[in-house]
Amino acid sequence: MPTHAIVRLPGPDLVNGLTSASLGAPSWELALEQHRRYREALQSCGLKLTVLETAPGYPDCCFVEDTAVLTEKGAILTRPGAPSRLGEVDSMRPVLEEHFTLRTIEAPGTLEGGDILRMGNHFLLGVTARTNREGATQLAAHLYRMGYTSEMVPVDAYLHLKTAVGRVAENTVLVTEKLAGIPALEPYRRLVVPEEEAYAANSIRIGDTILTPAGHPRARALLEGLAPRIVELEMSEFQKVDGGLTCLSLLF
Ligand code: CIR
Repeated sequence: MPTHAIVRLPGPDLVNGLTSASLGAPSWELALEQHRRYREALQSCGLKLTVLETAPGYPDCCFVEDTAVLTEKGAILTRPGAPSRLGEVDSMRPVLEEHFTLRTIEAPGTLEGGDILRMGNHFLLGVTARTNREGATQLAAHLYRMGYTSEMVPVDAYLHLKTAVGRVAENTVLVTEKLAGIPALEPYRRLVVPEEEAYAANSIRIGDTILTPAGHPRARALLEGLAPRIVELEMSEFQKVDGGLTCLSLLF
């Protein structure tokens, strides 16, 4: 169970965030409000929050998950595959150095935290347009030295692996129809969200609580009974720039 969360406030240039969605431009004001509620939800799970100021010039900087992979045995700074996001990592370094021994992903490797799904002591490493095989291989070596196992999971239908699959209970994932049949997920109980609610697959388990995006009733029904507390959060403004619940924090 994590005890801390690092988040970063979205800036007014969130409207220029990278996106493949055609949902229109996000409202910064509403994004700030949704982010405030997200922070409250993390605090209600008992997490101590570090809230970083926005980083001007980095429209996607609130999606801190992509900048690092954190474990209780050390942390790895990533090397985002989106060139506009590479510089976000430098500003995370001093923050993470306060808590972790840091390892790095080196060029030509690319890796974004949204591609890394932890299931116990095993990590699934999504290989996507943002995380290449070289980056995943470097991460696998770091994880191996820390005593973890991992495997690569090629994903081409989504931005990140965790766009389409989230850990919601021990050995249990919420997953989209497209990814439900992949071999890497066979060992786990799979709760399959219908395609029109695919966005809800990116839900998070924190202790006794599941955080899930509001407005996805069928996904919500699948979660019933899996946790004592289920909190629904409005995420519309982040969804407009391809961001989900996990992306907005680094938990440790
Ligand atoms: C991007 O395309 O990089 C951002 N607009 C969204 C990042 C979402 N991050 C995540 O799923 N971990």
